[in-house]
Amino acid sequence: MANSPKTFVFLDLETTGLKGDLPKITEICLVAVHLSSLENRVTDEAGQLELPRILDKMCLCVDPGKPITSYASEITGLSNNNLVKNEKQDFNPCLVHIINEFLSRQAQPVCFVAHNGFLFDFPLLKTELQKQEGTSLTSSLLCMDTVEVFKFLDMQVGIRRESRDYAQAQIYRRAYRKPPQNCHNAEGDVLALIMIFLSKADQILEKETMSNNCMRWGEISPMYG
Ligand code: DCM
Ligand code: MG
Ligand code: MG
Repeated sequence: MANSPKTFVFLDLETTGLKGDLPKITEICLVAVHLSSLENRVTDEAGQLELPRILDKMCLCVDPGKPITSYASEITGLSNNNLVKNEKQDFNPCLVHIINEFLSRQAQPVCFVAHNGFLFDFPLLKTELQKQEGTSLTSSLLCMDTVEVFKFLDMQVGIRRESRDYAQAQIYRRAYRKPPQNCHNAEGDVLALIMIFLSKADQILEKETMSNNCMRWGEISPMYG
């Protein structure tokens, strides 16, 4: 890769439902981690990996303006009722501005990281951004999907992808022998995502892994619309 990323922005979206529901975003969390913190990992007294001390976080709730499925509401704790009661705004130009300014504060180039990002989070974010006039993320932004990355790393050591569950919580359990906290809360999922990334950071950051598993934002197709 010509320009390797200096910042990894871990991303998770909570939504009104699954792909087939033509979902809208109900919560977005971005946490930026500099390459240096991914390379120089910290551990606690027991030798367990810890989150880096230096994290930039952006976490916002969004009124989707469309019904949230009862299952999505149940797992996320976000309902149309509580989002409206709390007077959350819709996905609007202000949110796009915040995302852009958040990204512009990071050392460039930036790489987005999301679990199942190629099939869900990136296309959906693209759909929501597309509805806003004259606003877009820079197409040179890189994107990485940790489902694909973990399958790639397993393949390199001869583990068949069919033999494993690549759900984020399962990868987390394999790495840390305990369940992740705060699942289906965008920040909780992003922090667990950073932890699974840290568990294989050296392999993920290798040139071969990066060049085989990154796409450009410009190559992501919208989910719908
Ligand atoms: N989702 C869903 N049903 C599931 C899993 C997820 O409707 N079984 C939707 C609602 C979540 C969104 O996908 O807000 C993102 O999932 P996750 O929390 O895994 O990031
Ligand atoms: Mg997710
Ligand atoms: Mg989530």
